[in-house]
Amino acid sequence: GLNYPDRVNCAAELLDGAAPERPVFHTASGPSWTYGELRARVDRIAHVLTDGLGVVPGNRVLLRGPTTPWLAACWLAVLKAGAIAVTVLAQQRPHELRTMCEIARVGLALCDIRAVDDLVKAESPGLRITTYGGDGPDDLLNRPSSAEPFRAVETASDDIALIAFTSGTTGRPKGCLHFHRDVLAIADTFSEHVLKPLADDVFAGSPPLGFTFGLGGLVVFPMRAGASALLLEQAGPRQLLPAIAAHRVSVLFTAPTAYRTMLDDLDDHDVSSLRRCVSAGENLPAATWCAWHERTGLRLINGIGATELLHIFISAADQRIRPGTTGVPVPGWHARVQDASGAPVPDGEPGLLAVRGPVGCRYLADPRQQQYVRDGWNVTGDTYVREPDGYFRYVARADDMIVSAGYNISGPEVEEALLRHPDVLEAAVVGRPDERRGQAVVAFTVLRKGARRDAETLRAFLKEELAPYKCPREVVFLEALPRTATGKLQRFRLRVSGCT
Ligand code: 3SK
Repeated sequence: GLNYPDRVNCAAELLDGAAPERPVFHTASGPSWTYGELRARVDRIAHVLTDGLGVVPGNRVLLRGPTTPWLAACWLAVLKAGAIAVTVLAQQRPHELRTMCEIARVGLALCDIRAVDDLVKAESPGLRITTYGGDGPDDLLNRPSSAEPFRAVETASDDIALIAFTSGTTGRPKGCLHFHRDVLAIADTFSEHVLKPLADDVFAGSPPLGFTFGLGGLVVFPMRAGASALLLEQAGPRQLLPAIAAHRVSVLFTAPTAYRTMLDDLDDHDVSSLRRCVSAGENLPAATWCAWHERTGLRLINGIGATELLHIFISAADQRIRPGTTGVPVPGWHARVQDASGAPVPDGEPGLLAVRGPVGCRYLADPRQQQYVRDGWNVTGDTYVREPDGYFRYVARADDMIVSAGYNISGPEVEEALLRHPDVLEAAVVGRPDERRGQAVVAFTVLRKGARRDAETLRAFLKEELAPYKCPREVVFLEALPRTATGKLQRFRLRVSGCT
């Protein structure tokens, strides 16, 4: 089991994980930071927070900016000072920021000077904004500060360390509270047992630090292992490929769509430094797994995680990876499939995924807590099948099941079939209200560069792949699919308007 002392400050633990001269962060252009430099900068910021800005333990501090070492340093300083980091995404708009500040009762924001305009426009009552990366004397990094080491606040292991907002494909955002020990627990479960990182590993990936997928993969996991991370402000597939080669990236975190996009340009780049590739954020089709394996020899690590549970809780390592499944509960976690009343359903049958482990869901003052946590199990909203040998196979988000002419159809199953066609880069399949069938299956696709828009050919292809009742009545071509700021598909937007 995971036994943390009663008093633990996760930021201090992470900062003390390696010798001062070891590298911790790299960037696309500037010099790398060492653990010693990071510690000194974090301490400087922590002094400014407490002495200059009056932050006391328990205060909520919003952090906003592109993925940079300075954003990571601010996050560590807030936690080291015993305050609570409220992580948001750089893409979030003023009205969303205002809602989040209100829900989390944020008093202070540390904001990259380049991202400050929308935060100012949010006009959140009582919010003080301090920028970093600017020239002014009030800029966080230009304020007078002590050069002395900062003594970490001795937080309790179950003091709140961060509030992370669910990307939520719909509805008012929910703030999830996570403890200091939770931050360590995600490293000591998924990272320790599945990634098995080495001190010489270089981590990189596309998820931003405001998304716990990125916070874990780019800050918590590398630092817990005394390793380093490449922090990229632009981290789309086209930036990732050259960066992997230039920085000898060995551990990569991104989403299935990015793996598919990278396949197109793989021949022009050296990815021989990669030894672990993690795919999460949405379902990883077996076809994507196989194509990546064929071209790189690497076995993609699939995983399901949630902001509510901080990081990945079902996955598999090395030879235990089985394409087309998510894997097995990560050591320390338990998972089962149950029905709407909470009773377990037999293996091989679909039902609601329920998990429990070292991290739990705690929404900040939100009645939706009762739906998510039932009898001590976290019910994630995904439909899954547990195979008789204990592997968990994704079926759909529970609300993405399509019921057409009495048949239950999994949208993602039809998407997987579409993605097996070489012209298809992305697919989203939804049920649209239909008088005769209740719902009609409609497929939205984004084609690869240069492919011809030919709905009939795609429908003919699907007829060979799927039972006729699952085949879309209509195929619609789009330039891009609607996604949240964390990259999650917004199927509801397709259901409603049929466009992006
Ligand atoms: O929401 C997700 O998909 C996710 C995936 C991996 C790790 C963390 C999260 C929140």
